Amino acid sequence: MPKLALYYYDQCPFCQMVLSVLNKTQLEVEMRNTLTNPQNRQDLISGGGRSMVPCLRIEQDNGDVHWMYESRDIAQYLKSLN
Ligand SMILES: N[C@@H](CCC(=O)N[C@@H](CS)C(=O)NCC(=O)O)C(=O)O
Repeated sequence: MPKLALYYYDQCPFCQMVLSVLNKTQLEVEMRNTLTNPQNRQDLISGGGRSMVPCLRIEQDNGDVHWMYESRDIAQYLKSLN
């Protein structure tokens, strides 16, 4: 199972859509708020290349990391794992 972290902030409607999908799953996802924690925003920019949220950081068992930025892609991916 990949290690998952969601970069988000509450006021973002795209994030809310992803959160509503996530809340219907049993998946373990580390929540990284980019507004309340500037370090999270910095990590998102340096790792993923953009400050845009939502972004799901997906770390595979072999260490490969993918930064998924589109809310619809993230929702679909979370559903596929559930
Ligand atoms: N097409 C994107 C849109 C995401 C988006 O527009 N996010 C806004 C917040 S609601 C954002 O992060 N804006 C700040 C930025 O791009 O740095 C999606 O569906 O995920």
